[in-house]
Amino acid sequence: MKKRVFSGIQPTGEIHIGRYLGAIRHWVAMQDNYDNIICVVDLHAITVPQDPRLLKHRIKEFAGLLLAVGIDPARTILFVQSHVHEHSELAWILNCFIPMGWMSRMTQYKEKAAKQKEQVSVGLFDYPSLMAADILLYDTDVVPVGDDQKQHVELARDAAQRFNNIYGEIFTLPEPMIADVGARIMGLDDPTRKMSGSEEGPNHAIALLDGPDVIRAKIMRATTDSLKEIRFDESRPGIYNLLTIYHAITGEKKQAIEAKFEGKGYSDFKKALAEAVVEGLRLIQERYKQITSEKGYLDKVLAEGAAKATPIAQKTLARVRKAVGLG
Ligand code: AQP
Repeated sequence: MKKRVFSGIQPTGEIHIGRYLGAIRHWVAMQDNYDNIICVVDLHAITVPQDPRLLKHRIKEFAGLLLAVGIDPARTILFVQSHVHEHSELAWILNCFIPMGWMSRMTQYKEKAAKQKEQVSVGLFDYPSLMAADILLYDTDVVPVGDDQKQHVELARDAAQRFNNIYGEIFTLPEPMIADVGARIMGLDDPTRKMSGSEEGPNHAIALLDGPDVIRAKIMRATTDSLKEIRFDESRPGIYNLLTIYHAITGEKKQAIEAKFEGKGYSDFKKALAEAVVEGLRLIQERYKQITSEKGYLDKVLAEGAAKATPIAQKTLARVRKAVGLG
């Protein structure tokens, strides 16, 4: 029996290279050795205000990009979260078991709530409970995520354990899996902040669909420091982040990269990085065009995905409902 992997992506902002290098490319690589489920988590997206038309567009765009990077519907169940109603029902049940104190400690909530002040929704606070439901519905063993989502996966595990302690072995306990390289890609304009889909700055992130000239311009403008040496030195976040992107996208070893750019300036390095990113994204962009030009293909893949996900989710939810004494 292969281990089950579940992961999700929120269809907000663009799919940037942080999401790609930190998480998505690992989902592609894991398809051979794991039983994979990937979800476009649209219910998570509405925890902050969304333009309905843009959200609808993004859901399709994200699904198309996941296929373009190499998610294979023959080996991975790919679906949209709101197409499988069991996610919301289990999230509600978990709400009744997860202590407020656990949720209040979530750093992502604190950061996002600080930006929104009184406008912050109950849904944003509850985001980790819905994420726990996503994971636990599928008897997930492993959740490959970027560094920023580790705390949420740990909460899902704690919630499962608490529930199991009361009702017996209902849930499989999931483990987060964090990549060695690219687990936290930082913003190009501010390398002390995580590259994020909801940041607005024009030079903050590189989107998977950015054209070559846009990529070159963003990288050439990326914040560095006034030093010269091109080394993996964490105390210099700007150049460290750019080197990490180079390392992740080319697969070259750190030492080899440092040797290659010894004696060269930041401008030479940035030009080489820009070309590596342009080349790394070229195929993805070509495939994306192909996938979206095939009328009805994406809808078909997502409908088949939901049809495969639903019975798995129903089985778990039935177990939970019975344990709790519902209905
Ligand atoms: N900067 C990043 N570096 C490495 N990994 C990252 N991930 C996101 N940003 C980075 C990982 O990508 C997966 C999908 O992310 P998500 O869509 O679920 O949401 P997120 O983590 O909230 O991403 P954003 O870009 O920060 O979106 P906003 O700002 O809109 O919430 C996850 O595994 C994530 O860890």
